[in-house]
Parts: sequence; C-alpha cells; structure tokens
Amino acid sequence: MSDSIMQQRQEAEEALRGASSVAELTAAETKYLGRDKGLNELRRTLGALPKEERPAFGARINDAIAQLSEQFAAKRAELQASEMQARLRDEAIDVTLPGRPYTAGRLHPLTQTSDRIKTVLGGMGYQFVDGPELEEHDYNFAALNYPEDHPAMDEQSSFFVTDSRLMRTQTTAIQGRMMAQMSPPFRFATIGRCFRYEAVDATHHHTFHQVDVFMVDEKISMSDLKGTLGAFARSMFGPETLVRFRPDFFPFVEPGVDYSISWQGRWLELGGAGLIHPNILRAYGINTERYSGFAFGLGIERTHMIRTGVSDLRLYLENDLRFLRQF
Ligand code: FA5
Repeated sequence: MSDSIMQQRQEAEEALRGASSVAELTAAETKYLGRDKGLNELRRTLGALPKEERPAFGARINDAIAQLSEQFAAKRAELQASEMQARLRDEAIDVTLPGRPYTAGRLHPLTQTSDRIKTVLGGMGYQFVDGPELEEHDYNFAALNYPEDHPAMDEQSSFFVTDSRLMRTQTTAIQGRMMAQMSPPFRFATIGRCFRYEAVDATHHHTFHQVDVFMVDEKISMSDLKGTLGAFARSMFGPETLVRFRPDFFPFVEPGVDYSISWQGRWLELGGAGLIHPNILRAYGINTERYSGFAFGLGIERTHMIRTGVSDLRLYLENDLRFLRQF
C-alpha cells in the first residue's frame, strides 16, 4: 500500500517537472490532487486496511498531499512569472520607432471654395437651395426671358437630353423654380454644376460650377447690388479688394453688368450681374410697381483660381492628388 502512495507521488512530481505551462500544470494537479482523483482516490481505500495500519497510512497520504500541493503552488508561481515575462517581451512597444504616417483625406478645393461662399452669403441672409442638373428647357431659358432665337439655346451650345430637357447651362435656372413657389421679399442662393458644349481650354470646361444669387424686395436698386458684390469681394479676397462693373447683356437682367475684382494689379472677371428683368417678375405674378430685385452668377473655379493662382481649370476635374494635395 505504501508503494502506491510512493508511486503516485513520484508520478505527480514527474508531471509537475515536465509541465511547461500553467495549463499543463493545472491538468497534472487535477489528475493527482483533484477531488476523487489520484491521492484522494487512494485515501478512499483506507477502509479496506486492517485497523492498526489505517492511522499511519492516512498520515502518509495527508503528508504526500500537503507536500505536493506546496510543490504545485511553487511551480505555478514560477510558470506564471515566466509567462508574464514572455508576454511583456512579445507585446512590448518600441516608443522610439518613427510613427507611421497617417494619410488623411481633405475637401476638394471647389468644395472648400463653395463652403467659404456659403459662409459669406449665409451671413448676408441668403438661404441656399438646390436645383436639378437635368433641367427643364423652360427654367434654363424661356423663364429667363430668352428670345426664341437666342444662340445659347442652339443645340450646338447645350447638352440636350430630350427635346424639353437639357443639362443646365447656368445655375440661374433656379430663379423660376423658386419664384414659382415664393412671394417677395426673398433672397436665395444656389451652388452647383453646369454643363456647356464648349471647346475645352484653360478657362473653359464642359463641366464647371457656378453660384447664383438673387433677391427681390421693395426699392432694390443697382446700389444694393453693388454694395452686396463689394462686401462679397472683400470677404472672399481681402479687405483691400476693389470691384468693377461694366455694362453687359444677359436676357434676364436690365441693366446687366459684368463683375470684376482687382487682383494683384489686374481686373479679373468673376461673373455677371444685374437687376432682375421686370418680364421675369411679372411672369411670376410679382408686382413690379412695388418690387424689384437683383441677381448675380459667378464661376466657382474662377473664384478659386483667383484666390490661389491656379492657371488651368481643367485641373479641378482631373483628380490628380499632386494637384489636390496643395489645398
Ligand atoms: C452666366 O452664366 C449668367 N447666368 C450669370 C448671371 C447670373 C448674370 C445672374 C446675371 C445675373 P456667364 O456665361 O458669363 O453668365 O458665366 C458666368 C461665370 O461662370 C463666368 O464668369 C465664368 O466664371 C463661369 N463660366 C462660364 N462658362 C464657363 C466654362 N465653360 N467653364 C468654366 N467656367 C465657366
């Protein structure tokens, strides 16, 4: 009987020495010291022994269990410490290594310019609305007082999709849409893509962006328009910026002007402007004795080119990161 205690003890010690991880050690401990296992199982054979041998046998089993428990505890502490060391080694972070560069995206320069324009005009009380890029012929032309035979309506200069719809050639098309719903006073602005059948060069594209702004109220005159475009230019391009207006023709304004700003000693044309033609106001039932309004439309690419010195607007649509990353 005592041999069996000895044998269990030796086997347990061997398993203990061979355990190379906490998990293996736990398995060995359960096998030899677990409830109803190993030495505990052996203890249950006590009753089968002659009475006089029982105390000594019991004492030796208790002794063996106590000593093995201590050995297992010591080995467990040892294995836990070395496992912790290994983890600290493997998961160590070298804080002296250079960081990996994080390439962040950014807003397209035209989006940045549009946002800036929205901030400036929003501050002047203009509400921004969106119109469709595929526009009714009527809103793009007829509602804007174009005569039947105006050359801009020629199929050669616009992208017609059906007989009555085309890709809008100007964001001014929003005017009729809004006037059909609103009665004065009102002030609106829109920013969006426009499309023209153009020979593409450094200053013209078939696809470009415009901002259009218009307002109708009592006693609106050219001086309101000039004041607004002066304030706009100073907010966009700096407090010293001067503006210039020269007579120009657009069917939807009377009088009409082109609008330029002073930039590095030169005049640069930004777009067109004028007082909304009374024919348009009347077509939407607005009393022209009481109300008048102004409107202007500017190129977004042009605005960014002036602010930054970009000299070819084709770059805006090419999405070459070497270009876009500069802004
Ligand atoms: C118009 O489009 C008028 N709707 C502007 C207007 C609105 C006048 C309200 C009066 C009242 P224009 O065709 O000149 O006008 O275009 C205005 C601006 O859009 C131009 O100065 C230019 O900056 C830009 N633009 C026009 N065509 C192109 C193009 N093909 N490529 C890039 N920008 C363009």
